[in-house]
Amino acid sequence: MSRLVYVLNGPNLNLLGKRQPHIYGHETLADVERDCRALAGELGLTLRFHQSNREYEIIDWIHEAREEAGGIVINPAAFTHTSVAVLDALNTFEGPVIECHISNVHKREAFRHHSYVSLRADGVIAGFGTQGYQLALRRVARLIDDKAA
Ligand code: CA2
Repeated sequence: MSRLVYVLNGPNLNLLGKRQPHIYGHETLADVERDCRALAGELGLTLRFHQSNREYEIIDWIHEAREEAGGIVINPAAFTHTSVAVLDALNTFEGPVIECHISNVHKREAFRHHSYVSLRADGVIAGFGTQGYQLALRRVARLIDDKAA
């Protein structure tokens, strides 16, 4: 199984570390990418790390992942709560999918308590701050290893 993992980030996450640090912390998305790449090296994974404010780009990357990736870590941001299209795309992907949220969405507004993506995700991480990405990557690596065994 491929050890290529897509790490996908949805709308407004380009502002990470620049606004609302009380909710999302001080790390920027570039910091998250740097830490993910360092961990991926340790885990023997190759990463494609992307962020977009456009739903179709997230969907196109999921389609790309179908062709060549072993797993997906996705923080769909607000698309989590709205996008049947992102769910449909993820349902076409055969490898492990981990949904990752920086904040604890269950402690926030009721509209954040429902996730379309959770209907497909093999695991969900919420409220671990940006460390959640590291945990998600470790889990994807384990699931890829288990499938290969
Ligand atoms: O907690 C998360 O990771 C979220 O996916 C973040 C989304 C939110 O809509 C989800 O309910 C939970 C929002 C991403 C916006 O990111 C920002 C980061 C810094 C400043 C402003 C927005």
